[in-house]
Amino acid sequence: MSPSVSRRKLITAGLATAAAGSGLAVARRLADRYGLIPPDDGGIYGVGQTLTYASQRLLLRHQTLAREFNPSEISKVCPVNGGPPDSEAYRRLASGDFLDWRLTIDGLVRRPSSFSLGELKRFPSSTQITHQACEEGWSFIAEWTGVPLSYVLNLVGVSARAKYVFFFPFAEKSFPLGKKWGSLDMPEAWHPQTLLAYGMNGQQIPTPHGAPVRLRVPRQLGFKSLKYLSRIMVTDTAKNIGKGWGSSSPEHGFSWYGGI
Ligand SMILES: Nc1nc2c(c(=O)[nH]1)N[C@H]1C(S)=C(S)[C@@H](COP(=O)(O)O)O[C@H]1N2
Ligand SMILES: [Mo]
Repeated sequence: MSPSVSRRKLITAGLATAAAGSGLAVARRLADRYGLIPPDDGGIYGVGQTLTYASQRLLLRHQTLAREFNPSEISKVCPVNGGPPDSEAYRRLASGDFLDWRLTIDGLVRRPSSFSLGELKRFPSSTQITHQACEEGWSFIAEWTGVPLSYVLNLVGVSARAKYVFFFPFAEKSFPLGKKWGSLDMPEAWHPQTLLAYGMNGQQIPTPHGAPVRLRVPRQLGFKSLKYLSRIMVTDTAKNIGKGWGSSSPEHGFSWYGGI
């Protein structure tokens, strides 16, 4: 057993014992010591959600892969949750086939950049047939093509201080950060199956499914796979962004972390 494995077992056992024996507050303090408090800690999901996140991150540190399926298993029907942004800018770009669209990447990076759809498509691509499950109780299997987020993060040069990668869709009148926005921690952001997807089932992503580019995070519930992306920002804290809970979902009753 490598030292890191035994250390990890010890910490995880510690979390469990602390939770069972001397109260959740102790387990929470232990999670805190390892930097594993999610940004929505203390919200409606309480300490249970913090422990789920901390335990999964400690146990599954070596990047388990989401299951991939065969082409014959692709769903005939792919439901939609959340229509396109209600903004003039989005409509204009869509009517021009997104030729003028650019994805901005800034924050804690050495080379703040913006990429056109054509540029993203020229980067090494990755295709996956994965299951997308909505917390509302439906799911589908589809093929997604895009550039691994990790490729783009390497290109812009992420700071060692980075803790989260935030994703914002197009701003709307009542939603300056976009209607649904959110973030991933660094293990999920660097994960090889986390994609900036521009293709779905062999075509450009259809508008209702997130054109021109959406996030695909196959190890978490559907609400983490944000659509209609406009900006990516690398940060060392979730504070000062919206209510500081890491995403808009805790404001609507969903946890920040959506691991399956
Ligand atoms: N920008 C944006 N992204 C979003 C949503 C949304 O409403 N707006 N809905 C989320 C939810 S709850 C789910 S389940 C998936 C649904 O993706 P689909 O419409 O391609 O099925 O997108 C997620 N990404
Ligand atoms: Mo969802």
